[in-house]
Amino acid sequence: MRIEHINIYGVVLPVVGGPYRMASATVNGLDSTLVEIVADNGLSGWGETCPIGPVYQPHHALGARAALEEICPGLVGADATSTRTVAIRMDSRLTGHGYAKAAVDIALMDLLGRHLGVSVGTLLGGAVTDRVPSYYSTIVGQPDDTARIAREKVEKGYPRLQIKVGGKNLEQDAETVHKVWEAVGHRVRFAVDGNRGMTAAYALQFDLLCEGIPFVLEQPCNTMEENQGLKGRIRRPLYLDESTEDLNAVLRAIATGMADGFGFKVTRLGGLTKAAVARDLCAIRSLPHSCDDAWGGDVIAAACVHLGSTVEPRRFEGAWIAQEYIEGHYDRENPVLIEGGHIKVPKGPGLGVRPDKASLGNPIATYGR
Ligand code: 0XW
Ligand code: MG
Repeated sequence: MRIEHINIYGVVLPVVGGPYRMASATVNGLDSTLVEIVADNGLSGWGETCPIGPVYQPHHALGARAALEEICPGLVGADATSTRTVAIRMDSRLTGHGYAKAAVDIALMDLLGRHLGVSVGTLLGGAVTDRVPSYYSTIVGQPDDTARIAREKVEKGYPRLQIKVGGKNLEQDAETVHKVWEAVGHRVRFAVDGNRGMTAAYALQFDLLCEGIPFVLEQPCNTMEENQGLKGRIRRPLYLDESTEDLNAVLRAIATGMADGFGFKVTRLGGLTKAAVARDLCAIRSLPHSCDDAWGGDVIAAACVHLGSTVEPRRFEGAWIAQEYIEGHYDRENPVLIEGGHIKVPKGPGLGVRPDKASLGNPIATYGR
């Protein structure tokens, strides 16, 4: 089975219910890129990459498309059953840009699963569950509003929350955490995500003001070094998210013991093949992690859920998908949905979702025949 041609689609995904606010960025709408790889036997597979705006990470929608323009012409004729061969070809045409290469890797996994009649979860080593936990991520907002939303989401069945704080107003951030704790208490596990917005001094004071509340602090500061400097000085687990820019960064964070867990993003790590390596490295050191992506529709959501289904449950921090913030689905027959704070693993071969091509419009680029 060889790659015959590749179609690229651009899809605008408005953020339902107003902007999504984090310490590092505010977004009103996202521009997603879908990759369809068509093989010479007529089968096809889908991938997706959707950076959450241009400043959350060193990724952006047009960057992904430009990278795919460099990469894709060289993939025509490649062995579609080998993500390794294709990864080598991609690296020979463009250095870095793992978040664009990720969409190709995911599409190949989907294609291979369809070819073999097995799910992507099976290709990733085998699912241990058919329903994965998700978590609800609040936006940076007023303490009372955040506490109310937290209570509602726990009542809906979310087993975990991620509370965003702004990193600009210490008292307000601490008040948000205290109000959420009063509202939900031990009924749920929670992380507080600084999204790189805090200085080390701010993080230390924040930690003091929240003493006694058992949350995980996620990516408080910008660099790996600043976060590492908090280790042993704050009295709670420290997770990294944005700092794990690639597998090498994950390896470094694990080897130095600086992270107690991770928020992983499949596209940031370079696709499912590489995200599975990060998963396995975490297993060696008993580290918890999530399986998320920055944003995107059913295709990336299915990829995150399949990967999440293969993680040892006691260390799995959930699969975050953007569904609650998006209207509509690429696949209306088999949408990826959060129900009771959990997500059913899509059934069928490959990713188990198929975008309705009619709703995508014409491809913005085609490589190959
Ligand atoms: C909650 N997320 C997974 C969605 C947005 O991309 C931000 C992100 C995070 O944890 O930072
Ligand atoms: Mg995060």
